[in-house]
Amino acid sequence: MNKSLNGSWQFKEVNENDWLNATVPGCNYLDLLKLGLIPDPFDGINETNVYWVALKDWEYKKSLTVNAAELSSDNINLVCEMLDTICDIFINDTLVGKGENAHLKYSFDVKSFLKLGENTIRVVFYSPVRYVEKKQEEEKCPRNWNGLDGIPHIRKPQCHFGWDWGPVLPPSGISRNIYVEFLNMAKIDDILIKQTHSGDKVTLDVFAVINNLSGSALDFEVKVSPPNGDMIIKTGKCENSISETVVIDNPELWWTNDLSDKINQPLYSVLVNINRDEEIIDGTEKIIGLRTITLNREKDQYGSNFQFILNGVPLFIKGANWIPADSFINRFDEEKLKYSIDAALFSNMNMLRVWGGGYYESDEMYSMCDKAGILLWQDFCYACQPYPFFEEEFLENVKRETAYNVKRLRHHASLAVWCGNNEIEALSAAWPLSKKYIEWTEKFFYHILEPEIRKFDDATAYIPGSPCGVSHKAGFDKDNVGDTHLWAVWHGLQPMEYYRKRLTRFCSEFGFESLPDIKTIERFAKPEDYSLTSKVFKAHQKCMSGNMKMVYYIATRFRLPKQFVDFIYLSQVTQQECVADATEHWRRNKGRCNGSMYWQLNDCWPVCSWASMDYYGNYKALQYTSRHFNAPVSVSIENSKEKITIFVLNDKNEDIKTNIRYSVFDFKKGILKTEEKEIVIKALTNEIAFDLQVKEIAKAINLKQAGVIAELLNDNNLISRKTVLFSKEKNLKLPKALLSKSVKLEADKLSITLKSDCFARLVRVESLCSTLPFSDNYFDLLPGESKIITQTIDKTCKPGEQAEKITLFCCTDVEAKGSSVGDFLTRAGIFLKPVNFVSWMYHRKIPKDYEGDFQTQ
Ligand code: BMA
Repeated sequence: MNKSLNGSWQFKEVNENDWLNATVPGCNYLDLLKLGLIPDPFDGINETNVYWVALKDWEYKKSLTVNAAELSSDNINLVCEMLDTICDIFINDTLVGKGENAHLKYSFDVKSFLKLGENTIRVVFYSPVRYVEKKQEEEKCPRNWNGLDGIPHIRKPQCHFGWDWGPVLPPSGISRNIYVEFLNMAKIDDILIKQTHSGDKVTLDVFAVINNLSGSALDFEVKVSPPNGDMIIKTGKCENSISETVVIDNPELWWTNDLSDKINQPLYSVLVNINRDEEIIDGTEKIIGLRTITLNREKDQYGSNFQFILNGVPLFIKGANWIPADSFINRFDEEKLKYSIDAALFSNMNMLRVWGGGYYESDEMYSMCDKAGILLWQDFCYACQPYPFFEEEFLENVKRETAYNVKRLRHHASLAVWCGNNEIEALSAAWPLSKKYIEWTEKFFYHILEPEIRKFDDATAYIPGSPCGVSHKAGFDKDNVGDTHLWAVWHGLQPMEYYRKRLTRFCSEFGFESLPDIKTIERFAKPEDYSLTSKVFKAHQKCMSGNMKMVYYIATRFRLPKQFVDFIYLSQVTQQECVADATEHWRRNKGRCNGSMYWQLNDCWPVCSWASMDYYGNYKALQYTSRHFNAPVSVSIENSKEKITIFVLNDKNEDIKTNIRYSVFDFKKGILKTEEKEIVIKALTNEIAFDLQVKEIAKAINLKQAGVIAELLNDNNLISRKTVLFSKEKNLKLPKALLSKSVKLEADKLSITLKSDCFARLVRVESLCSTLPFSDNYFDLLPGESKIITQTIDKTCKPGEQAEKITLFCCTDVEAKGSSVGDFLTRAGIFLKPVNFVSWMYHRKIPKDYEGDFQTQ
C-alpha cells in the first residue's frame, strides 16, 4: 500500500525561522511566487532579480501519521520520484538518506526511523549553484558556453543553469511524486517484456522480478489484453521471478501516425499479478505496442545509412527537438502536454528528439506518444560539455541513473533510439587541454554506457551521441555517415539556400529563430520595451547576437520594417521558409537522406528562439507550415534560376493515385496557364511530375509579377499546395493586397472565409485573444480565390470576442523603414561583427565526405 505525501508541505530558507506554505510536487521558485515573495521570473528582466533563490539552501517539511498496522509492515520505504537535487532527507530529525541525482528515483528504507503516530519528514536542499561552484574548485571541468562553469558535476537538467534559449533559474524541490510504501508479503520490482515478431505472430516473453518477503511460493497471472479481442491469461507459481510466454496471433501492429489510418495507435496491456489465496498482493501493468524498430546504419552507395525502420518499413523522419517544456517543470500538466503532442501531430511529425540538456521525459509523455504514434529519440542527459566520469562516485551515480531510466522507458512503443549525449564530441575541439575529459568521453559513451543499457534493454538501438559518425570524433560532421547538426545557417550566417548543398544522411538539428506571438510578448514586455535592442528583449534572447541575426536574415528577403511588431511576422515567415526549404530538399533526396528534425518544437519560457510554438502555446508560422512540408503525401518544388521541378513525395506505405497540376499566375490577373495530369506514386517513393524551364515561362510573363503554384488533388480535394516565386519578395512587384474575411459560428468552431483581390503572399490570420491554432495559416491566396479555415471555440475568450478579434495581415502590409541601402548597411554591420564574421568563416567550408572505414562503433 502506498501513502501519498503529495500536497501541502511547509518550506523555508534554511536560515529563516518562519515556515511557509508549499506545494509538492513543486519547487522553491513556484512556492515563493505563489506567496508573492518573488516577482514573476519570466516578466521583464526579473530573471536576474530572483537569482538569489538559487544561492540559498531550502528545507521542506511535512508530518506523517503512521498507524500500528502500517508500522508493522514487513518493509517501509520512502519513495521519491524526483528530488532536485542535492539534499538530505530526515525523519524525526534523523538522517535517512541523501539525494544527489534528479534523474533517479530514490527509495529509502525508513522502517526503523518511523514511530507510531506523528512523524516529521524533512528534506534539506542545498544550493545547486554553490554546490557546482564548490565541485568546480575541487575538479575543474572545461569552461562552459551554456550556463555556469562546472554544471556537469550535478545530475540535474543542465539547462536549468541557462542555455542559448533558456533562463538561469535552477530550482530546488521535490519535483515529482513522493510517497511511503508499506510492503507486506511481496512486491513486483520489475517487468521486462521481449517481443519476437515472425510471420503473423508476435511472441511476448514476460519476465518479472519479485521481491518476495513471504518466504513461500505465490500464485501469479499474466494477462495480455489486445486493443480488440479476447484477453490471454497465463497462470502459475512463482517465488522470486516469473518467466512466461504469450503468443499473439494476427497481432495489430503499432505504427507511427503517418503510416496509420487510426487516431489512437493499437496498444496491448500486459498485466502481471501476484496472488495469495486468490487475493492480489501486487500487480503491475505495462502498456506496449507490437512493433519492431531498428536503426539501419549499414554501408551503402552513399556511405553508411542512418535510417529508422519500423516493422520492416523504412521511414523518413519528420520531427523536431524537444526541450524541457517549462523552467519549472511541475507547471507542465497533462493538458499542456496533450496540447504539445497535438501540435506535433498537427505538424505531421513522426518523431521528437528528447534533447540531452533536459530530462529523461516523463512516463506521461511516453504514454501519450505511444498513443499518438510519435517516436521518441531519447538522449541521455549529457549536453555540450564533458563530464567527470573518471570520478568513481559520479560514475556509479550515472550508472544507477541509466538503469532506472532504461527500465522505466524500455517498454514504450514510441522509444526509437537511445542516444548517449548531445554534441559533446562535436564540441571537444574546444577543450584541447582537457585530455582526461576527452578520453573519458570516449570511454563512457563508446564502452561503458551501452553495456549498461544492454543489461536491461537489448532491443533498442544505441548511438553514442548526436551528431555521431563512425567512431569517437571521426565523421560526426560528415554528410555521408551518421546524423548531423547543421548550424551554418543561423550560427554561421550562411545563406538560407545553403542546406541544398548538404546531402546529410539524417539532420537531427538545424534551425532558425523568430519572435514569439504578440500575446506572449505582451506578457513579458511593456510597449516601451518594444525594440530588439531594449534591455527586456535582450534578456529574452539568449543566443549571442540572436536578435541581430534575425534582422540579418529578414533583410535577405524582405525590406526591414518600420514597426517593431512587424518583426514578429517577418521573423516567423523567414523561419518557416528556411526550415521548409531544407526539409523538402532532404525529403526529395529520401533514401540518401532519411530524416529532418528541426531545432526546436517548444520553449521553456517566453523568449525569442528557434521554437515553432512559443511558451504559451501560440503556433508560429513554422508550426503551421510544417503541417504541409511534413505531410506524408505532399508536393514539393525544387527551383533554380533555370528550372522549376515539381515533385510528389510519398512517405506512405501504399501506392497513391492523385492528380497533380501546376499553374502559372500573374499577381493581379490570376491564373494564366494550367497543366494537370494523373499520376500514381509508388509506396515510399518520390516522383518528378513536371520539369519546367524558367526561360519558357518568361516568354509569356514578367517574372517580377508572377509565380508558379503546384497542387496535388485527390478527387478534386486539394491535399497539398506549394507556391514558388521568381525572386525574393523585396525584389518583386507584389501589389498591395486587399484581404477580406467573413466569420461564421459553427457548432464548436469558427469558420473563417478569406479572400484577396490580388495575389496575397503569406497571409497571416491572427487572433488577438485566443491561442488555439487555426486549421491553416501563413498561406498564399491567388487573386479572387477564397479559402476557408477554422478555429475551435476557445472557452477562455468572451462570447463573440474570438470572432471579432481576428485580424488579417500579409507581406504587403509591412511598411518598410528607410531605404534599401539602409537595409544593406544594417546587414553588412551585423555580418561584420567579429563574433558573426568569425562564425561565418568557420562555417563556410562544406565538410568533405568521410573516407575511412565505415564500420560504425
Ligand atoms: C544545438 C543544441 C543546443 C542549442 C541549439 C541552438 O546544438 O544541441 O545545445 O540550444 O543548438 O544553438
